[in-house]
Amino acid sequence: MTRRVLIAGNWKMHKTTAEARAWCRAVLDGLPDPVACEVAVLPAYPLLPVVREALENSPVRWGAQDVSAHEEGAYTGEVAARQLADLGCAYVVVGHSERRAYWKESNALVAAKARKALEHGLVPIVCVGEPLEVREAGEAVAFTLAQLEGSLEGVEAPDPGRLVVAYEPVWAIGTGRTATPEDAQEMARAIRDWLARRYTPEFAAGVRVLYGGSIKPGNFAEILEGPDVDGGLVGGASLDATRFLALATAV
Ligand code: G2H
Repeated sequence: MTRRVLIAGNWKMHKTTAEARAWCRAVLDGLPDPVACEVAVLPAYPLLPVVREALENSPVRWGAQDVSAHEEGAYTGEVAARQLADLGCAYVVVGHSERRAYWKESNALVAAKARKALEHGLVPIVCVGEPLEVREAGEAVAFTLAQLEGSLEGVEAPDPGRLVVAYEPVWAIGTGRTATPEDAQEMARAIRDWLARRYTPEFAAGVRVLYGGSIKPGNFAEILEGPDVDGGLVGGASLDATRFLALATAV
């Protein structure tokens, strides 16, 4: 099954409305037509209407960095999947390691968020990845697959295009230290094999597995050579439109 490469820019807690508008303009101006890969941007919640206005009817899609596991109600500070769907979001990140570390999000909560996203037609980008001490102990694959199992508890995507998994080793996030292309491929393969056991081989063959962690124009093409690596979740290097374009056109 052919999987279209996905490059998703995770802006984290960066940018104002003016900066978001300028970024969208620059990216739309610089993207080739047609674009070889799928391109998406994941801004902070308040920027979603701005991004939507700028990107509507363009090849660039947008999404959010998190979502509530609740449908709606008295949950101060939370944002519902139906609100994201209403804003035209295609994707939502769940289980980013920053949320797992700083807000103590459990696998069970991540799975509940993924299920809620799917209920509302959003594609969850489910993030998993091991901390440094786990990798150094040679347990990276076992740790990441166990995390994935917990984070997909009860998750039944209707088709493989409706689920994305992002492997983001914690030690590579925002540190400038990237996994080697071999590390990224080994884990992407292990994730796909696990998905084949958990769902079906056909389903696993269609799910996109991204790599994330200090991707930049200088290392991305090599990482993408891994046959099981289907794109990137890009933080720091997505903030500057020119650097992001360099990634999107490296495919
Ligand atoms: C990993 C990644 C984006 P960065 O968090 O999700 O960020 O590319 O800055 O390491």
